[in-house]
Amino acid sequence: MPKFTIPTEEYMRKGHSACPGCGTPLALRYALKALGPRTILNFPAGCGGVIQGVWPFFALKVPVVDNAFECTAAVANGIRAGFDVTGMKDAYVVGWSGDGGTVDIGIQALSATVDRNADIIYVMLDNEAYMNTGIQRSGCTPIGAWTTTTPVAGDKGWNTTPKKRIMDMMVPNGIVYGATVNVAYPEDFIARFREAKDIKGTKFMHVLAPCTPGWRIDPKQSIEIARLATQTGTFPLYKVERGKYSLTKEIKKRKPMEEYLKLQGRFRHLPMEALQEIQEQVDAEYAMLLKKVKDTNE
Ligand SMILES: Cc1ncc(C[n+]2csc(CCOP(=O)(O)OP(=O)(O)O)c2C)c(N)n1
Ligand code: SF4
Ligand SMILES: [Mg+2]
Repeated sequence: MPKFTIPTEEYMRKGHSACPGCGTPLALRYALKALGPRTILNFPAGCGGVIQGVWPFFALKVPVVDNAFECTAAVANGIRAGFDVTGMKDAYVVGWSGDGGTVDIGIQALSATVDRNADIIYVMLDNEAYMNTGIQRSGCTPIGAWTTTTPVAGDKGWNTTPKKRIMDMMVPNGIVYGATVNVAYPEDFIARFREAKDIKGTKFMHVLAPCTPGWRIDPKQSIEIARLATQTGTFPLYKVERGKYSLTKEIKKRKPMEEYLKLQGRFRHLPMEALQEIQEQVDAEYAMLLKKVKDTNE
């Protein structure tokens, strides 16, 4: 029998206000299971910051600081500095932002925090658009997706700009540890956060979490769809430790992208040629990742 490695302790109570099938509460649960009660989270505006409950209810069992949209990393850095001055060495500081709050508006504060190698974990909760304000395109929206700011009736009909390669910005910037994790793989998710918490310096966690209204998906399929993101190779699971890449989930035979795309209303409009183009792009990106694994392990 495989060993059950998911801690039974819960630091997120029932009663959060996320939509059914949302990946974000799962991500919070798994991260806190790995990090434990001596954790403080700081959030900018976004779904992660508002789903904890509507006052006077609060679903998290750890303290939270709310910050302005663009300064999540800077605020986490400041909390860490305050803890260090007061001698509180045993607490984990986690800046937790959405994809829009990271790759677009918060990138400057994040980059400076990595420069300073502040001892924090930075989490980018990637649901591939600005979801809390109604599904606007972000720098993480994939090619082909519909959003309310890339209407299907527009020029091309869908988002045409490639998803920003945030890990490729963070690694040369100098993070000591980076990992991609997916809410469909809880054991891997928890293992990566456990690794991150024992490393000093700035750690960057790229979390994939589905958004049911934003991806136009059936809530009961959200985990299956998140799993397909990894099984098709569009969201591979890997880690980077001091510049060295390794796959944390080997996919022997990747599934075709069509299996992932066809379950999501945000891709429903795509013609066959566009599906083929997307497949080719995913193949090329995956090959680049394998090359990085090979090159950095020689
Ligand atoms: C400076 C500033 N600009 C815009 C907003 C409005 N706003 C609040 S939440 C949000 C979307 C957040 O998107 P993302 O960071 O991807 O998180 P998600 O809600 O998708 O989890 C926006 C645009 C704001 N609060 N502050
Ligand atoms: S809008 Fe999307 S990200 Fe926000 S709570 Fe609902 S499912 Fe989750
Ligand atoms: Mg988002």
